Amino acid sequence: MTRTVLITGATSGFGAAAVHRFAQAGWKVIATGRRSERLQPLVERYGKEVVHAAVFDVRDPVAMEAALLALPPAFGDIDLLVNNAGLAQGTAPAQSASLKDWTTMIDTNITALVTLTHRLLPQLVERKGAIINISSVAGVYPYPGGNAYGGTKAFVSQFSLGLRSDLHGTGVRVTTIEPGMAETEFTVVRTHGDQVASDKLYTGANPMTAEDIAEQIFWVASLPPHLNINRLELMPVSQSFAGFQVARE
Ligand code: NDP
Ligand code: 8X3
Repeated sequence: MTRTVLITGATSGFGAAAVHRFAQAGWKVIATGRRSERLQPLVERYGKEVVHAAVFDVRDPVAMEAALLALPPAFGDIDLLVNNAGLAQGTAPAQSASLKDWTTMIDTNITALVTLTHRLLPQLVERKGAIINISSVAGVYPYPGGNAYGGTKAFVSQFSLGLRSDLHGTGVRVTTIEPGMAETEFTVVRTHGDQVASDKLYTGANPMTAEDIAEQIFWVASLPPHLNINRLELMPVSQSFAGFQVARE
């Protein structure tokens, strides 16, 4: 039977690559994001019966609800929720960071994610479905300038484990994917539009690609129903860890 996945943040990066991966594998895909001009080509490429574009800002619960109520009947039975929409804003240390950047990250990476998850949980339970949440290594390992972004992703990882616990016995699977450096629009967004800074970060680093992450999302979703990957952390070979720092007088 054809399964249906709802992927947030499908206009770019991991989400867009995941739309291609799932659509090509025969899933029906609900692709969401604010930039409708990015979603329309996906609908045109795979057809209206395969990809449905749902245009809304995940921070707007009224728009989210309207988009869900407007789903065509053929896309109404969601088997998999991929909570991927998210962003970092800024790299400044906490003491000089923008509070607006922080609240944007919290609203998008946390509040919107729990709102959509809460809304879809009853039908995911009914269908013995699955949830894949996109967290980050930034939620596991602190780094300078990671402050609120890392905090939001730590929430995503821990919330996912909590969901696993609450959903015990329901058959619903929950996975957190925690990627390291991958080249997408992430750094352009984080720097408020600095393409040069983004190119500088990724040049020579051989970062992961959006397709690398989409492949992991698809792999997790395709495992036999008795298997649950709790968390999946991955990095490019070029990225690893640094030690503690000590401030001396
Ligand atoms: P991109 O910037 O390429 O994609 C982000 C996606 O999120 C876009 O489709 C964007 O859609 C969507 N989005 C952001 N804000 C909103 C909003 N308010 N409403 C609806 N959609 C929104 O980045 P990535 O693909 O790299 O990021 C995807 C996820 O992966 C994020 O959660 C990110 O934190 C995480 N991640 C990224 C890593 C990386 O190195 N790239 C590593 C680890 C985790 P639109 O703007 O059209 O609304
Ligand atoms: C994004 C990965 O390492 O830039 O979540 O924080 S990192």
